[in-house]
Amino acid sequence: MHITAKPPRLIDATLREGLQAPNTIFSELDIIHIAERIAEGGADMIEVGHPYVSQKAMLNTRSVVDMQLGVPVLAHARACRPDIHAVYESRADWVGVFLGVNEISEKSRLGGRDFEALLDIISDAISYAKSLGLSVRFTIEDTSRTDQERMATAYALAIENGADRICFADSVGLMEPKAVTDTIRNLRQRHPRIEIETHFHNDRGLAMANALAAIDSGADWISVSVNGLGERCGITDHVVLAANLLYLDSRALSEDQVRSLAHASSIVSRCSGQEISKSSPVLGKYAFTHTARLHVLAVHKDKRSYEWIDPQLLGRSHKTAEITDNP
Ligand code: HCA
Ligand code: CU
Repeated sequence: MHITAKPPRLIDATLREGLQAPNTIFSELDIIHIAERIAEGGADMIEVGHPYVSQKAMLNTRSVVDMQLGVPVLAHARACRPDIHAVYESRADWVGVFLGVNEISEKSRLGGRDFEALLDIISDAISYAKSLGLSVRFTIEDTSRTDQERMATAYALAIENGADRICFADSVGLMEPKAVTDTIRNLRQRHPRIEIETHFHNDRGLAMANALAAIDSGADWISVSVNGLGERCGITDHVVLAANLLYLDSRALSEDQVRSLAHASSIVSRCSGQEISKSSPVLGKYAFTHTARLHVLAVHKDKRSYEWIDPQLLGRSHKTAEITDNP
């Protein structure tokens, strides 16, 4: 794998995508603590919920903006003026406008409107957001099931109307790394100057591999969340991706940053009712624990024998369990 020289940037969407996970409730205080820990953990942008949806969502977005964490805040909006205006009122720096343009979206989400009508919606939404002074990320929802021609037309129109970043969303988590490589490379070639973000759902367990493939192919931003929290099986996990990028010498990650992300992880576990598994990479209780007799004997001689990275770089320590009857 040859990761690009420029480190990818991470946009943490725990407070938007994560909030959409089943049975997840973030109190006002949780939101403040999570946002703080995410910023300390090294996120380059924080994505928060949809201010148009409720007064509570509006106040939550405002409170993150008012914290002035030193990283821009992006808030979510459908491709329509009232949603975008609510983002403007929330004082977020960026609006994340999303619209599906494939046949499935036309039927199931957009009341049967045809592609031409959807293009008008995109132009209107983006030019309106720009007229309010917002920076704009434009996402084609379900990009991975959108045919190439529609995808190219919709992104080109968004850029023409002033979008500052385009986002490729694998909304149902069906992509494989090879297809990601081809698609993001093409997009990069077609639009050499626009920022490209990618958002991978984990329904096939490939969100991490796909994120790495996207970075390798020229994506500038990766959408992540703490504990990978999100709809259904979630999205790319923030701390695990950051640790992978450290391993690949692509992006720095200090022990303090891991500590902040670990703190965010425990808050998010409580708010979502989803403990991370003990065998989770990086933060899992057993991520650096060795048990089988041969493993324990080997790591006593040389820790590297069963470790991919020095756990201390990630604020973790190496443990050996009781030698068991295992070989
Ligand atoms: C959603 C869908 C979304 C949007 C991603 C984005 C997806 O929950 O509204 O706006 O960049 O996976 O397509 O999360
Ligand atoms: Cu999503």
